[in-house]
This record gives sequence, C-alpha cells and structure tokens, in this order.
Amino acid sequence: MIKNEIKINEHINYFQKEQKEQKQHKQRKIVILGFRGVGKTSITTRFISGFFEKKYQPTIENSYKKTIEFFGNEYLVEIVDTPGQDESTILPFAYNIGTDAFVFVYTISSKTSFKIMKSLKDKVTENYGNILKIIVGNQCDRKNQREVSFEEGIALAREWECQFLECSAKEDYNTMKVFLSILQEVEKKMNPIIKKRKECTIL
Ligand SMILES: Nc1nc2c(ncn2[C@@H]2O[C@H](COP(=O)(O)OP(=O)(O)O)[C@@H](O)[C@H]2O)c(=O)[nH]1
Ligand SMILES: [Mg+2]
Repeated sequence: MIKNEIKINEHINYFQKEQKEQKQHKQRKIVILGFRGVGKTSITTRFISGFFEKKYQPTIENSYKKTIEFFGNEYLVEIVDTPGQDESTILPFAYNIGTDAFVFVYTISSKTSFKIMKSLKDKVTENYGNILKIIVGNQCDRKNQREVSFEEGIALAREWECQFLECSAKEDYNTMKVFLSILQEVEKKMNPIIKKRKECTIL
C-alpha cells in the first residue's frame, strides 16, 4: 500500500516537473516558402540536424521541431518545410495557423526564383495579412553562377521592410543566423517595451 502511494507520488512529481519544463518553452512556428530547388529543405535540415544532403528530393510537406536556447530563453521552434511555390500556387490556410514568421528563400543562382518572391509575398499578404518575414538568398557558395546580386536582395528587403541575409546551406554559412534573426524579430514584436529600451540604449 505504502509502496503504491510512493509510486503515485513519483508519477505526480514527474508529471508536475514535465509540465513546468514545458511551460518554460516559448513556442514559435516558422514557415519556409520559395520556389522549388532553392534549398528550403537544406536550410531546414541544417538547422534541425546539422546535415547537408547533395541529392535533390522534392518535399511534400514536413514539420520539424527543435529546442534551442537563445537570449536566456528556451524555444521550441517548429519549422514547416513546404513543397515549393510558383505564381499559380494556392497557399493552404494551414500555413497561417499559429505562424509567427515566414522565411522567403530564393537561390542567388536563379533569377526566376527571385522574381517569384513578389507574387509569393502578395499571396501571403492577401491570405494571411502582414506577418513577420525575412528574405534569404541561399546557395551563395555558387559564386560563378550568380544571377541575383546582393544589392538586389537588399533592395527587395527595403521594399518589404524586413531583414535580408545571404546564406549557404551547403557550407553552413549564415544558416543558423536565418533562424536566430527571425526569432529575435518575433521577440521584438511580442515585447515592444524591450525593443524601445534597446533603441534608447543605441541612442
Ligand atoms: N551549392 C549549393 N547547393 C545547395 C544549397 N542548398 C541546397 N542545395 C542543393 O540544391 C538542391 C535543392 O535543395 P533542396 O533543399 O531540396 O531545395 P527545396 O526544393 O527548396 O527544398 C539539392 O540538390 C541541394 O543539395 C547550397 O547552399 N549550395
Ligand atoms: Mg524541399
């Protein structure tokens, strides 16, 4: 009888501990958009597991979760890797549910993948409203095949009033920064007081 009670207490303690740990996680959901073959899956895989896959495998739709520590907080980050879009794609409503930010990816080696961004952004705004975004020019290791300049990337980001980064999933250059930058933006949006304080410090 006493043994059973101890066991039950252990269970309750374990359950309470688990609940407490879960509460400490800030949950964030990020959706990756862009033309097929730009490296959406590669960027996601780099972030989630640190690997790079040379072989191209079209994505159906995958969701991944990873816990990271960032600015003293623990985040449970969900990444939704999408199959790739073009002008005719209809964006599913599900992309909008609980989403904190969108990562718009193109490859610096394809003007088409860059041009598609405009119609994609229009669709996102039309369907989901004005959600946080970041523009990412991937495959920046392919310098000899560059079709989109760094300046063009910056100009688009100015127009969209969002952040811009070039990265290489292959060389693991700036891939982590993509996610940390957008998480920081989400944090700023959720805690405008912190943002204000930071701005004051800069001044
Ligand atoms: N050189 C280079 N190749 C990349 C990079 N990222 C992805 N790739 C390759 O590009 C192809 C498409 O990548 P994938 O992540 O599947 O693109 P997705 O269709 O947007 O998900 C694959 O063969 C990858 O190995 C990169 O940063 N540099
Ligand atoms: Mg993919």
